[in-house]
Amino acid sequence: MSMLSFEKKYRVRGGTLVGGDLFDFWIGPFYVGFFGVTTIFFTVLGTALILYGAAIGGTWNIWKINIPPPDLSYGLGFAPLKEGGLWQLITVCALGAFVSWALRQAEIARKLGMGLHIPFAFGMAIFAYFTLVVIRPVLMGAWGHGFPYGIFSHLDWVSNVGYQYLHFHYNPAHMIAVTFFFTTTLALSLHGALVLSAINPPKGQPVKTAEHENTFFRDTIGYSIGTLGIHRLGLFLALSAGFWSAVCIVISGPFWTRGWPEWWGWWLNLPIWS
Ligand code: 07D
Ligand code: 07D
Ligand code: U10
Repeated sequence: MSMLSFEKKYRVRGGTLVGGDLFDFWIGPFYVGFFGVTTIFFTVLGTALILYGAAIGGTWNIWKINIPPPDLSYGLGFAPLKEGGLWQLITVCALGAFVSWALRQAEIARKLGMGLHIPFAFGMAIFAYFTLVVIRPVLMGAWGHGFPYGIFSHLDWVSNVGYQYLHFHYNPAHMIAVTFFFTTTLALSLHGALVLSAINPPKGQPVKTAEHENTFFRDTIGYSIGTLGIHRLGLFLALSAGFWSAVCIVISGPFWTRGWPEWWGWWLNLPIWS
């Protein structure tokens, strides 16, 4: 189906979560919807606040722009704009924009009668961000524990927080998250390679079928997860990576304050060794 004819078929009214027919239209390729409007609102406001923060921050070097959270001494209170208040407002705008985007995805999926897998998946990324800038700072009693908004400054934050726990690689949830990230890329590369090898043969050769794909893996490793199964696995692996990331950072501070290598003392302290 050509692009234009399928757009005519699928661009239908309804499926909105709020607002009924209001905003139930398209501009160019984009569906608008109530949550498109709230996305634009939070994005424009948040971007303007970032630009303001950059303007008073002393550098327009894109790598060095930095909008830091308030000092720890402000605890969980509001800070003046120039002392972290901007970061607080930008965080509200960021969460407003991300959640609006997820709800817009949900409306579009509903319109098409599709599952809600995509907004659910994006929700895991939002959850990881929410953990970094809200859940963990609240559990630790100060917004100052959030990460600063800047390309290099946020890297400094990750490194500094990592070394505060001596050796972050010893965080068991970080190990699980990293393993899920690596497994996700392995799965995607196997899947991309398998599909291309089957359905994009050299000119003149027949396209192969799902049976070829199954047989390749049964011949190689004795088992094929199947064409639907690999997508379930991919989604599971990627969501698990985000989930265990959120876990690894939320336990660092609120639930474990010493170096992560020390955590492994439970193994040496098992009664079986004495
Ligand atoms: C490819 C989809 C497109 C998205 C892109 C990102 C902005 C920011 C803002 C100038 C995969 C757009 C970027 C809108 C501009 C200002 C003020 C997604 C794709 C291209 N990080 N991080 C990056 C964010 C955190 C870490 C790059 C965001 C945590 C490390 C980019 C968030 C921790 C490294 C970026 C966030 C952390 C990076 C590439 C939010 C742990 C790198 C991102 C909202 C998760 C890499 C210089 C990418 C780099 C990198 C954005 C959070 C660690 C600037 C928006 C606090 C170790 N991060 N990051 O491709 O090169 O994502 O940094 O949570 O090495 Mg980061
Ligand atoms: C938070 C991004 C959310 C994004 C959203 C969307 C826009 C729109 C618009 C493009 C979670 C934003 C959208 C802005 C853009 C347009 C148009 C994703 C988020 C909502 N680590 N580590 C992780 C590894 C070390 C440390 C996670 C590896 C060191 C700390 C992951 C290594 C020390 C934290 C991970 C390694 C250290 C982490 C990140 C290797 C430093 C965290 C992924 C090989 C000395 C962070 C929740 C993630 C975390 C995190 C991997 C090394 C410290 C598992 C592979 C030893 C302090 N590390 N790490 O979370 O868990 O994505 O955050 O060495 O806070 Mg680590
Ligand atoms: C998959 C797949 C599959 C496919 C696929 C895909 C997964 C089965 C069938 C999809 C995969 C790809 C296409 C591959 C590439 C993708 C990636 C690598 C992921 C990362 C993606 C990007 C980096 C692109 C990011 C682009 C975005 C987010 C678009 C930005 C859009 C907007 C800003 C407009 C959003 C629209 C809204 C909110 C609705 C309202 C719209 C309007 C009112 C119109 C526009 C608004 C205005 C003019 C008002 C002013 C507002 C502004 C200017 C806001 C912006 C402000 C800024 C400062 C920027 O599995 O196979 O194949 O294809």
